[in-house]
Amino acid sequence: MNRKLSIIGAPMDLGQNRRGVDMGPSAIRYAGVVERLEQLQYDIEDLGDIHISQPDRKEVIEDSPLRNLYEVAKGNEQLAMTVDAEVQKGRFPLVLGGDHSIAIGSLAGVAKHYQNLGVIWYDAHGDLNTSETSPSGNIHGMPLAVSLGIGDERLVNIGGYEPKIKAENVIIIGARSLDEGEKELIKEKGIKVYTMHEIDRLGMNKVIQESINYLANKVDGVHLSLDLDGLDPQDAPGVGTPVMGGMSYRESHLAMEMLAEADIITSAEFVEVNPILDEKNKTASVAVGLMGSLFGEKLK
Ligand code: HAR
Ligand code: MN
Ligand code: MN
Ligand code: MN
Repeated sequence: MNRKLSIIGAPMDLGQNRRGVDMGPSAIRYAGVVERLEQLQYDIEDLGDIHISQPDRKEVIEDSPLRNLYEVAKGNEQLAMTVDAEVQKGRFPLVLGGDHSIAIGSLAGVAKHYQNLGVIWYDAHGDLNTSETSPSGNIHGMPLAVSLGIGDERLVNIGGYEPKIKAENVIIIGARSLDEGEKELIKEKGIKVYTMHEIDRLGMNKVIQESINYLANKVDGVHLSLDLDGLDPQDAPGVGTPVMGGMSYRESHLAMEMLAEADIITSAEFVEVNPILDEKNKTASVAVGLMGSLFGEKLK
């Protein structure tokens, strides 16, 4: 694992409609992310938060079915530049969300440095919607499609190139809420998905082993995009779109530990932590615990 870590906060809440997820980076810092990872002997730089401009409430330009398109695109351009610069310096970017729309910027900053970037999308949702298929107009339901080059050109082209990733290098883990259009796209593109049904059947151990094998010899880096709503709401209640029947805290730890052992993750983001909806910062603490495991914490 790269021992040089750059933490980047992306306080974005415009990709959906519940306020509070912009406080995710603060909540995760409050839960002790820097201290936790410092114990593991990483060289850590916390770059603070990128700037997210607020939409002009008096001048709502509805030229698109995509909510807050202009500000989401602008924030992601900013994030892409910041992430790009850290990777350029040989550092591991660890991005703290914010809603999941920020994956557009993270991937734009990271993917140009790889020929074949793998992506592990740990989430209750597929985030494969476009303005045509989205039931909500919320951009946090679209970042995986956008990164595959599918969607509004103003999002798809962030960072000045497209697509960022290839469908055959993507694995979705934990899906249990997929819209019809997303299911069609999954079939059409042949995207590898482990739904909760498969996780129940195979067990997380097998799911992660298979995922590692699936990506091995194919990719030259792997981005982990971890949406806290991938976990069961009992373990991670502080999220805007909870879905029952998710992956447990223990299963998620096992997943992180196995990824750490395989030493394949080259960039990561932890998103959708909403401290306003949380119970005493539990979800941010869970996120920090998972980061501890991902970065190699062991009990013996
Ligand atoms: N699929 C729904 C939509 O596109 C819900 C997306 C929900 N959210 C996320 N993303 N947190 O994983 O509106
Ligand atoms: Mn998501
Ligand atoms: Mn989700
Ligand atoms: Mn195009």
